[in-house]
Amino acid sequence: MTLTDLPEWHDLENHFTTVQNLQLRDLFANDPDRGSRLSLQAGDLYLDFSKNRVTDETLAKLIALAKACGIESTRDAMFAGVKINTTEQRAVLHTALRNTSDQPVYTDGIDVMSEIHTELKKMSEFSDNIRDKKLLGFDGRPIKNVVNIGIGGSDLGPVMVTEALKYYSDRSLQIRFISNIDANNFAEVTRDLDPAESLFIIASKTFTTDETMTNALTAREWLLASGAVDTDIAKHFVALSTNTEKVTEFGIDSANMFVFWHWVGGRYSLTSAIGLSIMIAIGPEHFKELLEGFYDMDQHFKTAPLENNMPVILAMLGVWYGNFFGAETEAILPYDQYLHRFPAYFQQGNMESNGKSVTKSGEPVRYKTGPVVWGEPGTNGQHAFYQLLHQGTHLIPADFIGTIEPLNNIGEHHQKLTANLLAQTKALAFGKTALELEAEGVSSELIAHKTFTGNRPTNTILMTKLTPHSLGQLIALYEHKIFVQGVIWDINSFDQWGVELGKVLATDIYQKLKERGSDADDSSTANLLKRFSS
Ligand code: G6Q
Repeated sequence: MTLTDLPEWHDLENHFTTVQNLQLRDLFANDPDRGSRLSLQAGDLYLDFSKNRVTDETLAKLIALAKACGIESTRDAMFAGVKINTTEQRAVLHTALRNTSDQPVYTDGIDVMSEIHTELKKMSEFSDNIRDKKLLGFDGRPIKNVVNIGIGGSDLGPVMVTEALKYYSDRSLQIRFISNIDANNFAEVTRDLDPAESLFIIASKTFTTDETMTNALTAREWLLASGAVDTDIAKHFVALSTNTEKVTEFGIDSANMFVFWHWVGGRYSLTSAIGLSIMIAIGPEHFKELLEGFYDMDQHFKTAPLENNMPVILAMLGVWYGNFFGAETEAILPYDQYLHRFPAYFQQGNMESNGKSVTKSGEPVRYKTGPVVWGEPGTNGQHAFYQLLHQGTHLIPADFIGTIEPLNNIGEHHQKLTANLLAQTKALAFGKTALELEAEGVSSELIAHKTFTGNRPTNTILMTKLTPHSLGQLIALYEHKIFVQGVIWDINSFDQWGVELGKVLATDIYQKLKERGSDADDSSTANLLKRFSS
């Protein structure tokens, strides 16, 4: 039975017609405890979901839909190593990477935990060596620059986490990232680095990604141009991959390779060997705390009843707005500068996972699936795009993420930052009416312009403090939210066929550009090619 044929779906459709015009102002006025009632604590994270356009009945019906869609059984199948990524015939076991318990995790009858532990140990030793300045470059000086070359899932997670946990990082090391095939990226990242003090981490699950391989070859040339010889390569290059053959072919000794496995999806890989740059930056102990944070949220997701399950609640609220109110996008707005790449990270996490339009069995879906996800840190966004959030014509549900204790306690910055976070969610929810404006003496011709309709939904997620542990929980929270929505929409959240066509066409066009040819089977591409062929 398809999603929209389920009785629970029909029930929500009917319910929607009766509640769609309810006002948050009234919901709060009629229920003085709403703010604390519609909230949840899971580990270090506190979720206030009271400023959503829902009643208790709505929430119960959304949970009923989640149950009817088999969230619990599919979740258990994922944790148990069942091959739920059906188009690639793969298990989805990123949760095993952060299984800090002593419980085994099987897939294909094999316990994957011992190889995970072996790799984590190897990563720790390597990271300590760099952090202790024991890893030496070709002229005997210690390595102090670490450049991760990778793209997509082999870049965004390490970038996001090294930024988020910068406070905990070793400031004597430079950790940098090159992802784009655009030479500007390589040139700017390496321009002030001394090759003799630089290590390249080539991060690629497949070790065939054109951007990464092109940048890796350029890095090799850059090193050799500085006086290093071929035998020095081993001191300056390591690989993170599942593909030993390709790594060796590239010239990196398999001893300098950190492995992970086909059951780790790229965008879910930051706790695998792909996180090596993170571990070098923050140290193995903090990396372990990060894993423990992930694990705690995994356990919450696995064991909490659906009605008290944080990822499930966030996911079902997303379904409510996307499928019933017709919201097209969702904003992630962290009120913490260290989290400035968090929205970009989950833009990939969400849009690559749930940007699908056929069901698992290949039928076209008859409903909206994953939203456009975007965001920037507060308070910067307030002076940029919040105008549209407050008074525009789109309904944009938004997650506000904040911390109770600051990491850098300087003056009154944190109180002011927090005041802004709370003020924004209040303004979005309750707005400002014409009557209130009149009472304040606002001139009649400005009343319409100054009115805020309110009734714009937000979640507030608070961490006690931004630590490796709380960050791990926060990332896992969003990962599981995406998972739940994928199950509801009956799509495969773990493949990404949509990126293939562009890659194939680029290979073909690259040949044309090299040959200065301009023939193409469409007149726009042919015309554009001509501009490069003279
Ligand atoms: C993530 C995607 C994608 C992938 C990159 C890099 O889930 O699969 O973003 O991570 O295309 O791939 P490689 O790691 O194989 O170079």
